[in-house]
Amino acid sequence: MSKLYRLHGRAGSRIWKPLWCMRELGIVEQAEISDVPIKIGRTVEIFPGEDDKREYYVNNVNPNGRMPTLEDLEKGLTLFDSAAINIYLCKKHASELAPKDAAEDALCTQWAVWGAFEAEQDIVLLMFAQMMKDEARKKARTTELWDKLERPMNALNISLGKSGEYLLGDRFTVADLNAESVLDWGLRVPGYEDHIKFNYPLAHAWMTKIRARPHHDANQNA
Ligand SMILES: N[C@@H](CCC(=O)N[C@@H](CS)C(=O)NCC(=O)O)C(=O)O
Repeated sequence: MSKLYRLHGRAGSRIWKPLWCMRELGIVEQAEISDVPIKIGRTVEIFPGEDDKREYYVNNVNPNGRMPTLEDLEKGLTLFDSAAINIYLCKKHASELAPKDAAEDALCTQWAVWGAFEAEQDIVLLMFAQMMKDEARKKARTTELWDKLERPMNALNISLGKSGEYLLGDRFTVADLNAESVLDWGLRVPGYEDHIKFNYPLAHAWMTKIRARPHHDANQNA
């Protein structure tokens, strides 16, 4: 059977986010995976040692040279950015996870942007900081990053205090999926969940509930 989608990326990368979304929508079988090798060292390189493939990928698949990228083979659409991919899939499949009107649509965009610009980078840096060998420097860097994360984490906690169970109210949507997947980067950081639980209890309760969803893979194994 020919597939509807081609999803470019590698296990362990942000491909995990659209795959989670596809499982929620029951369409994961409709996607073929196109592997994107990645080497992470002092610099990050996709298709290491395969210049022709990297050039092809940048010119024809994802001009940012990043993953994931979704190709909708039916519509001839090529789309980058995990959060945008997820919003598109939920809308296209008229899922309960999709926004139901313009206001919900705006909130889904808001939380996708919150994830990408306000929260994700410092959470990823928090994860990388744990690899520092010097304990004192590691501790200082961790504290600095938690301080920077106070603003977006407060925003999440305050918003949940108003919206209720989920970011758009009483149903789980792509706004929750995109926002929560950003928080998952930090799960391997010692004390991460306790810090969130103590300082941002509503965010912690929300996160715990979402992580218990059957289609959420806590190990981000794609
Ligand atoms: N905002 C983008 C970020 C994508 C991204 O940075 N992906 C990483 C892998 S998880 C990547 O492709 N890195 C390659 C590089 O930095 O050259 C998204 O969520 O899709």
